[in-house]
Amino acid sequence: MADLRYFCQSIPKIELHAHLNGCIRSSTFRQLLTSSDDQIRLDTLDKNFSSGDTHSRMANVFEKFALLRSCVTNLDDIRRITRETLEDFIDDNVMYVELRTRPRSFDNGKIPSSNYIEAIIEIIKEYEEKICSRLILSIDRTQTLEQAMETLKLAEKYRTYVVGLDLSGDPNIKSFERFLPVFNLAKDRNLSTTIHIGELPDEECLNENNLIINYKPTRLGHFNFRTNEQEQRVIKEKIPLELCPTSNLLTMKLTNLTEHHFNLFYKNKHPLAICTDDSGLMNCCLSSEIFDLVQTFNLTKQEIYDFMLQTCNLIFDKNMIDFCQKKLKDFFLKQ
Ligand code: 6MZ
Repeated sequence: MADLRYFCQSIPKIELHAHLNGCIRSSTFRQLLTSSDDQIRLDTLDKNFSSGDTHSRMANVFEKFALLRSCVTNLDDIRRITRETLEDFIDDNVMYVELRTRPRSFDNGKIPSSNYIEAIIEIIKEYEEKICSRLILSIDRTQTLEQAMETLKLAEKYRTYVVGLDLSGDPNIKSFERFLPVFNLAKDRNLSTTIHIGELPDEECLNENNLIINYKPTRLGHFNFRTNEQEQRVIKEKIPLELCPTSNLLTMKLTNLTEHHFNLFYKNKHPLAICTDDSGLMNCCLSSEIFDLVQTFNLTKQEIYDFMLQTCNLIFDKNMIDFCQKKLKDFFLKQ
């Protein structure tokens, strides 16, 4: 097993579902919390996390995101978070990452959201030799249609680095239908899309799943809760899934991975990516996410390699597929 763990650590990996601010190191988060009230609030959130069902766990996670958002106040903070995130991925032998983030302005709009994106791109370029990074811009479920349109415009403006559009945020808010015009435009303009789907076990969420599947985004995130019919449609239409084991376990309140939906889709040879979601807040890294699944479902080195090769096809920046597959092949030949 130590050998397999080492294999998962050293194999070149790709990360397709990572929320930039959710990747913040916990030490950095603590440093950015300047008031003692905020420190206490974070401690209380940590302490209370494990009590309650999926809905209350999700509410806890989103309170933490609100706290995080309130203490990231300038471009230097975002440069630091990006730098540390890329360093952590490099340490974990990630060769290609698609970071997603919701553009934001600072200083009551004096520093516009275009500056936020430029600050991240500046760091991406700094690390280009060690890791290839691309951006996906997130639309938050609480935003207005106008704000979402602005995000689409930004995605087009920074197209060399921005490779897609995401819908994320508190899954209690069912707003996919509201954003459909933006996502349709994204499709018309050949911009890839990824939508968070089925994060909560309630009826409203299951109803929204149908709208999302009808839209047929380029990829789907999570898909924790679904009907049999929805599951079959996604399999039949081969819509790739981004699965985030630690995050899914935590929010779904599962005790171990045997019940995780990875197995079901894997057995169906469905296009899949294993991802971290919020590596800092969830305290995980990509190699351990992969190793935990490998151990639970008894995958061999050959199967891990084949799995990673198929994940390369799901990359939004199609120019990078050959590069990633070649690095994987070179690594595997040396084994
Ligand atoms: C839905 C999530 C998420 O954009 O500030 N985010 N949205 N489900 C999840 N899984 C539990 N994890 C993270 O990164 C942080 C933001 O990503 C979204 C939340 O809206 C969070 O505020 P950025 O870089």
